[in-house]
Amino acid sequence: MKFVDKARIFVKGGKGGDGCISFLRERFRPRGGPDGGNGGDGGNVLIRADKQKETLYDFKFKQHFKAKNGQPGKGKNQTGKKGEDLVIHVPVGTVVTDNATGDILADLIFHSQEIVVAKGGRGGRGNASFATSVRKAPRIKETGKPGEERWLNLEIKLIADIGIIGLPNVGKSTFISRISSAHPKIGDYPFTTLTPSLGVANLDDDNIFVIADIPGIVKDAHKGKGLGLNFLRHIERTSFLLHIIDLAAPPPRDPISDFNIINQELSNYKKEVGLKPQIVVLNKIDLPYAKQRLKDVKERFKGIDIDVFPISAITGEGIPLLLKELTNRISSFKLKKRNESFI
Ligand SMILES: Nc1nc2c(ncn2[C@@H]2O[C@H](COP(=O)(O)OP(=O)(O)OP(=O)(O)O)[C@@H](O)[C@H]2O)c(=O)[nH]1
Ligand SMILES: [Mg+2]
Repeated sequence: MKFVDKARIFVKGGKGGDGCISFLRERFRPRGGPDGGNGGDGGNVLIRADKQKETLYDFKFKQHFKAKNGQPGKGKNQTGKKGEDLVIHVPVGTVVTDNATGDILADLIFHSQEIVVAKGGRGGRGNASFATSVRKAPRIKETGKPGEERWLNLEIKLIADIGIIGLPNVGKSTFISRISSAHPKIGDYPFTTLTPSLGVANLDDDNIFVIADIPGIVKDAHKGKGLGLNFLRHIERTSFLLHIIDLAAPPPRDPISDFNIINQELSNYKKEVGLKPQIVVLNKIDLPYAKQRLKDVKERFKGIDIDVFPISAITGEGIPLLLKELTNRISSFKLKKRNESFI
């Protein structure tokens, strides 16, 4: 699965209709007053998130989008018809940026969420609007204004449900490749993973979730140590984090201080990321040293009010229980989100 999907499009609002010059002509009233109506406003271009859409692929073939022009005003004070809006449908999760300024215009994260990206031009006034007590028969009108236009960048940021975090070499990539479609490189050295990857875990028809593997984080990553923290933006929108700890790492490493180092870095990156709910996993329990200290480490986590899930990403021990917990959590998050969107 591709991590991001991008497109560049041009949008232009419809031109406003011209105002009209007209005078009332009726039998027996040869010098009727001005009755030229205003032009209709041009249509807007909108971008709307649509859960039926999955990619930005269609924009490879069509990049120009223009809303309809407003109709000109007519006699008898008739305002021209407003130009029809043009709605561009994009997948949920699309971020819209102005190509020239780089400003983020919208982050469309809900179905049906929409934004006007190019306003239609205003219709011009007809001569009826220019009549005053001294100028009873104006022969002037306005032309309709052009619509706004600009180039936009569209980018889908896939929203992973779960983000995996932890120090380098703890087994993050091994875990994601065991439970999902993702197959990142695995190696017995730090910084094997250099770019984030997404995997779809398809447990059964009702339980499908997207999980993100990112490079390991080290102490002082916020100061640029290791690979830094930039890639944390890929897990910012996840519902929760899976925090993997290497239970077999020998001293001076310690599971609780490893845990604290990562949390400190997350908070340094952004307070909200530091506050995201976590599931704590103790990995590599197949190794003798991990086995031997498991009980003690579990107790120490219990002491700070944290339940841990011991697993081996290699042998698969403990993984069924962990997956059960993940699916439960995800469905309660989805339920919560759904309820929120009904409010
Ligand atoms: N014995 C044992 N080894 C494991 C387990 N999980 C991972 N490993 C080993 O640990 C090493 C690191 O695994 P990775 O999955 O690459 O670790 P990572 O956390 O993705 O590392 P970075 O991408 O560098 O941050 C590899 O040699 C794995 O084979 C496990 O449960 N048991
Ligand atoms: Mg890795």
